[in-house]
Amino acid sequence: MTISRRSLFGTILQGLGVSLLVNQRLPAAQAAGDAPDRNESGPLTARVTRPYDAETPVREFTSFLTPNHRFFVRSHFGPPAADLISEANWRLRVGGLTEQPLELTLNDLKEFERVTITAVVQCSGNGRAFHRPKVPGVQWERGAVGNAQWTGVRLRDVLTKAGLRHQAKHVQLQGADRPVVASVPLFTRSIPLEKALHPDTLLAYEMNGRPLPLLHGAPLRVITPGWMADSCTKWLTDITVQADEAKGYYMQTAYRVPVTAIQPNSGLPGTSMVPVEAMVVKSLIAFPAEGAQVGQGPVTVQGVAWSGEATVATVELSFDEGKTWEQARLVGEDEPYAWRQWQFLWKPTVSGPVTILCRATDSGGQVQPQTSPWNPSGFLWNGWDRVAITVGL
Ligand SMILES: Nc1nc2c(c(=O)[nH]1)N[C@H]1C(S)=C(S)[C@@H](COP(=O)(O)O)O[C@H]1N2
Ligand SMILES: [Mo]
Repeated sequence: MTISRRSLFGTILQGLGVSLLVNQRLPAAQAAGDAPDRNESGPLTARVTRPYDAETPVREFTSFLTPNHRFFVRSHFGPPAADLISEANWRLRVGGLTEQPLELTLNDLKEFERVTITAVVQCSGNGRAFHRPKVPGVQWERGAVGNAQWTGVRLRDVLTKAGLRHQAKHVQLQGADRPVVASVPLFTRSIPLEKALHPDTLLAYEMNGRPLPLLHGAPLRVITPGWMADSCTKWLTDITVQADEAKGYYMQTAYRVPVTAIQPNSGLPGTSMVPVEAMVVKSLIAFPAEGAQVGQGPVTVQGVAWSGEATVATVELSFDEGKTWEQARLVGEDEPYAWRQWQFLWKPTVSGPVTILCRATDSGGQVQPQTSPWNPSGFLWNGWDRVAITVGL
């Protein structure tokens, strides 16, 4: 195995538990066990510096919407060259198995009905660092996820305007970003026609009421609510309607999981792997933070929970390593593809170290497991979330 100096450096820092960007100013209120002040939150935690892959510190998840500048960032090659996505040059081309190919400017697109949906966007590799045995790839911990309001137009409306031919089965999505080395495959993805025609699948040009930021796909990205973020193509330029799934590495090899549970590191036949699509039920503890000291007074434990195409039914907490569970209160906005905030008023009865665990159950009866099934790429981690803290006197 060869390790570049850069990644070795990053690996060593990560091994020491040091993120590349460290916020030294932990708010005093947080240490005292009060709700954290959002304005005091630190920057993103970089996992890879080039291209920039960075996760959101989980203390940010005490708010319903994740602010744009605190939303996790992930891409394979970094943003495209500026001239490719400038207002003068950027176009959305729609072709393939259509009656009439389209070439649209952003203003043309804005002629379609404007739609806003709040949705969780989560990297398939979020939580990869927790799989055992360890798997290669960006060692995301808990923050490669966020919840934002996405505004744009329905992909369905654009496809309807182009007119679908009867052989249409998949919709290929291509962004303007390019690998540094031309021999590296493009990030070409496709989604089945059914998902493409779903009225909630969007081509978004705004994020939380602001023009889409460059790092999040300006001027236009795909949002597939309920599905993992690998389908949420950023810097979108080409929509190609096809009879088959997209060819190439990022659809046919990457972003696949075994259909049935497999033993770690056992060989697998290619046919038993299917594309990652819907998210799985998951919850996170946003407060108190890992390593925090809390007083003996009541503490409002806070967090978020979400699922893929189902809604959150319950969130439970355990303070005794999963022997007993207590139900948290679901609070705040309740929207189909958004996460749900939860709270639990905890009155610690003993001092010393305590591990807080949480698990969610969705409306389809899926329960967040203690640990997720191992898979070769470390996707879809949704094991119980855990935070170790100390109760002081
Ligand atoms: N064009 C393009 N779109 C992309 C990617 C990419 O490399 N290129 N990465 C995908 C992956 S793997 C993730 S997790 C999300 C991250 O979206 P965000 O940076 O807005 O959080 O973008 C997706 N869209
Ligand atoms: Mo991802």
